[in-house]
Amino acid sequence: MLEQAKNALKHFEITGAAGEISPYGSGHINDTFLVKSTPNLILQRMNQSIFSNPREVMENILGVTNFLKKKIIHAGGDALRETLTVIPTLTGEPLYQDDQGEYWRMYYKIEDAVSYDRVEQEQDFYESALAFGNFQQMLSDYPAETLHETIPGFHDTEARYQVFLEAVEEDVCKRAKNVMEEIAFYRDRKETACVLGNLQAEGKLPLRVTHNDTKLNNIMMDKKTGKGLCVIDLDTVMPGLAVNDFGDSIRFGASTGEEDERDLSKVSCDLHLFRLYTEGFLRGCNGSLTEMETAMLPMGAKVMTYECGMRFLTDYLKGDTYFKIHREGHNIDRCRTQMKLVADMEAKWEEMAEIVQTCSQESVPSVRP
Ligand code: ADP
Ligand code: GN1
Ligand code: MG
Repeated sequence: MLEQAKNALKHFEITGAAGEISPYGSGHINDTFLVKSTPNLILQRMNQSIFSNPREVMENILGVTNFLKKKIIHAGGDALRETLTVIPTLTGEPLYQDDQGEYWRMYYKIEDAVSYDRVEQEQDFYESALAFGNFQQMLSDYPAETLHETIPGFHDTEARYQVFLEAVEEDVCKRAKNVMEEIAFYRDRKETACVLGNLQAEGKLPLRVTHNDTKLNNIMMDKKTGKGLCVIDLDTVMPGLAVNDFGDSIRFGASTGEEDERDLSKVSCDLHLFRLYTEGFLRGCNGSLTEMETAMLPMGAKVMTYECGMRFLTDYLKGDTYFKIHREGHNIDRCRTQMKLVADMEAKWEEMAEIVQTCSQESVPSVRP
């Protein structure tokens, strides 16, 4: 793979000499490399089995980043740090296809910034919420109809439930017997898969341009200011639900344990972090959420956690073909943390609703100066 990456590198229009190249980051989907250069670069092999049309992914990313750059410049910001910059190939393309058919793309590395795999300082979580809310707000006038659906039905939880049932039925790896409790957990909560889709179908939740993968490690935090600097991993920017963007951040960042923690006694939904994120997200959205969206924020958290755990379980049943795994049973460990979180959210449901209500009253635009 490193050799392939070195070869791909030669096809991009870079200014400085390229030095050392090494695997980078902890994403579950693409293969990411850091290329030492001036400036430093991020080279990624796109996951083609997941993104079946990489050109459409790059069209979306170019559209969104160019749109954001204009707004950032207008606001007096630094367009090279506050959004991704796609570096073209020598032939002016946004991606390079190698002779094995693999697609590669390149960005400037966002410098003096860090992405976290867990909340280390609670203020960082608040700042990430502000930035993700603001990201959505900045894209509120983006022409949504020009965006390609890079993964059809990405957060169609009901459709994902059907795929899960098929995976149980087919049981290609004969693993279902190991995870009967987990399978029952998702079956018992089938109604959770339908709630948000139904509200959307009834016109009660609007489609917006959303990020759809708002994990804490998909945002670069400025090392000096501590602010959320740049939202990255734009592969799944598509029309979606605001509550899902909120919910995916809670799923990952408000957990007291890591996504793949094996000691489940360490895993719970931290309501203090939940409150902080809610405050930041509502502020970042700047009054743009409807009453229904605000009321459904806890549901977004539960549904995203339910969906993600079910996806990990489905992948385990199918033989670990989607998410990168680093040990045997990795996907099932991940699934179990998500189940623990869903159960914990169910136990804390009223408190979560109360927190959202209090935060939304505090951030009503009319009380702002
Ligand atoms: P994946 O889809 O596999 O999650 P990401 O695009 O999120 O891929 O990249 C993986 C990790 O690489 C990120 O979590 C981040 O730490 C790092 N990364 C990606 N792009 C950049 C960038 N432009 N500057 C700095 N770090 C980056
Ligand atoms: C993947 O790409 P990454 O690692 O940021 C996945 C998300 C999951 C997440 C679980 C395109 O995110 O949907 O919530 O793993 N991205 C894709 O950690 O499937
Ligand atoms: Mg990522």
